[in-house]
Amino acid sequence: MTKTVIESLQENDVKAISRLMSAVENDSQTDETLIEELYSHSLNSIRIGITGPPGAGKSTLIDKLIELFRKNEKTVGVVSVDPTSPFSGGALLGDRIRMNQHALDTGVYLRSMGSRGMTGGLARKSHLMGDILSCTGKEIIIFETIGVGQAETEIIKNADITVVVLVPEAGDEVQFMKAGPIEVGDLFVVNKSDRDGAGRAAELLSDYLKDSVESREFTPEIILTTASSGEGVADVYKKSLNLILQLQKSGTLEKRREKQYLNRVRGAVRDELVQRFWNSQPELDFDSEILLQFANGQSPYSAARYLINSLKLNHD
Ligand SMILES: Nc1nc2c(ncn2[C@@H]2O[C@H](COP(=O)(O)OP(=O)(O)OP(=O)(O)O)[C@@H](O)[C@H]2O)c(=O)[nH]1
Ligand SMILES: [Mg+2]
Repeated sequence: MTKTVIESLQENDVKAISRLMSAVENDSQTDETLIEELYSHSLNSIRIGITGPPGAGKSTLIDKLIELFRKNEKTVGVVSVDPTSPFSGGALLGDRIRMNQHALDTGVYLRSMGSRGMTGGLARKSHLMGDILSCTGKEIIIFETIGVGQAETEIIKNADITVVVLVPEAGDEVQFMKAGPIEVGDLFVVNKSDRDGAGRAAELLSDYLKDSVESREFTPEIILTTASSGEGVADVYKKSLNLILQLQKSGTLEKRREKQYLNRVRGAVRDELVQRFWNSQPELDFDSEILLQFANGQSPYSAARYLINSLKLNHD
């Protein structure tokens, strides 16, 4: 008897994993029953978001964290969302090289996904990648993103805890603001502390965190690391696990997961409506000449409303 896709995933069949991941990435995965089944097998993993500006050392840190997870016999999946923009090209290859030492370890699965040209679907796809890895039995799923933009924030919001990685040069408020979703950080890392200014950056960050965010459940800790040599990484490991335990005990994790669920529902409604909208108007696309006819005196909002009001959503 041939195995179902879910069975192959559960057996950690690497070919089945990468095939399904590619189908998800290329939008050729349309089997809703499979997606449904996948979800029900994806509820046992801990999801950790690791975010921070390009080049801060996220992948290097993750590589060292994987070592610690493996020493403690935990399996790990990583979904890296690479900007692959003209400004930071090569990240994908970089990640592969930096985490290469785990390539032959069947308890580790690494997947990079380019974010270029992908808007609405990016968060959904990353979540599905996480579900696939979870279905293969990975106990820890790490999402790596540069944390900028709506889709990336949506990915991070779906993690159980979020670690924000900064560098010593990020030592002022403006830099913190630029560093991505600081407000979702549960744990902060000042990496590259082999360089000058790490202690100072940590102090400034500590002040900034105390002053700027009142709605936090707790004051996040700040850890200095040199990911390239591994210094401080054990502390990141320990504190992340402690934090997860703490959140579990206090019931906060359960609440966060409810929020994650709602976020995914909200994202899915938006994505599907947008897709149905454009599918229902095959003669239109964003660059359409037809749309530009509205530009002749009508506001973009009234043009949008006109289009939406004339909409026939397909009910398939
Ligand atoms: N000096 C120093 N360099 C580091 C440290 N950690 C990482 N690096 C170097 O910084 C560069 C970027 O590291 P990555 O781990 O790729 O950073 P990243 O945040 O994953 O980068 P993107 O995924 O491209 O955003 C690499 O050349 C690393 O070797 C550190 O603690 N100290
Ligand atoms: Mg990276």
